[in-house]
Amino acid sequence: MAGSGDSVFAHIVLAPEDPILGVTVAYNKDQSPVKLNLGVGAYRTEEGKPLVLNVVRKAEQLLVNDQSRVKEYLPITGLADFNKLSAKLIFGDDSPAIQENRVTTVQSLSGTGSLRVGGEFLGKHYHERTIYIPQPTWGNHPKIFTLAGLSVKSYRYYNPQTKGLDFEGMLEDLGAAPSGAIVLIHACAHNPTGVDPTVEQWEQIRTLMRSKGLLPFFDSAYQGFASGNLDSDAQPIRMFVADGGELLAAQSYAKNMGLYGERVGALSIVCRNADVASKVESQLKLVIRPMYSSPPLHGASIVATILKDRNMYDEWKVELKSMADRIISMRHQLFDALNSRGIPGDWSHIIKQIGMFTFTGLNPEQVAFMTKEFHIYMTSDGRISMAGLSSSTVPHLADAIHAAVTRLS
Ligand code: KET
Repeated sequence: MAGSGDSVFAHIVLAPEDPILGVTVAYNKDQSPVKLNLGVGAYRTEEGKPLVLNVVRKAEQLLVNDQSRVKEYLPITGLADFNKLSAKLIFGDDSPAIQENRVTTVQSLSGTGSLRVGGEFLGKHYHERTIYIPQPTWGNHPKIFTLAGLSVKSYRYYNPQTKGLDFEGMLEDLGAAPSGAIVLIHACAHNPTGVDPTVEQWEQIRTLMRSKGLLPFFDSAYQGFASGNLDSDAQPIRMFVADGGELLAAQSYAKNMGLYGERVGALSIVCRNADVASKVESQLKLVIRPMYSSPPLHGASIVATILKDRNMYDEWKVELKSMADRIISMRHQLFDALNSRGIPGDWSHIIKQIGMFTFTGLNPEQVAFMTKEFHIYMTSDGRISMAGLSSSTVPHLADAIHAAVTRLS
């Protein structure tokens, strides 16, 4: 009889909300007209609205109008065109690794799915089960890799005193890692800190990692968002490909093409030679098939349509650059607004950090205060999504930071 007796699930405890996505849940419940969501990394226009790129609308129109298109399953590895074009986007048009057929690329469920498939593959087939992730890092990384069967350790990355890179600490920790360990690297626009190594520092990191046989696993969720230029943002990865060594790279089209909910991404594994690459691909299929069988068609078709047409590709680059530029302009506006209020402390990290986020240095108590008193929502580590800010909301945020810093320091 319905409703009588104990549930077989009665022992289950209520899980906490996700530290990032839960911020949006709380924001949605807030009735205040001045509420502001700077939690999740999702681009908003100057009007505070989500943005569908014009070039994406165009591609979708082409797809809808094409009567020859069907809804058959994709292969386990996804849309072949999409995979080829994605590899070129990240490794470069003229990448020798692609020409030598030693890259295998599979379409996956955005960045998260690509990291998970890569993690599962490594857990099953790679001799060293330890993965080093930066401290701090995107909150989902430790969970993804732990569930994939890897043992997660961290390397120093950020120095809270300088609000910049802890380069010495990073080299020391990577230098002390067991030979062969996997190292998760944010390809650009490190989340949450907005702090990236310079090209010279990348070169030192590369030399150290290769000398110890550490395996790089790049997470590329922001290609084009850091500098506004797709090639510059991919440079660290290309340096590691150019030395002939092996690596993994997870790509997401959530941010740079605004395809968040379409869940479009790719995992590439660069191998020593074509023979290894084809065997690796055969094993990736065995990871994917029991997990979700094959990836979704629509988002990958949008990406492939754009990447294979010169004009649409150029149009995308212009739209991407304008998103990146708007974020940079928000940094300057916020920095100026804080200065004009005479807020104590050095806030220059706001204009020095890059990508979608600013790691403000605000503590959890100050964040809670800003949410309670100003209806401003952000993750408790003090990260704000600059992409969620606009000229009209900068003053409100600056007032809130002013109040938080002067009352709760
Ligand atoms: N890697 C990094 C570094 C990252 O910031 C995100 C998303 C992802 C991967 C995964 O994105 P996907 O949508 O699976 O392609 N970060 C933002 C959204 C989230 O937490 O899901 C964020 O940090 O706000």
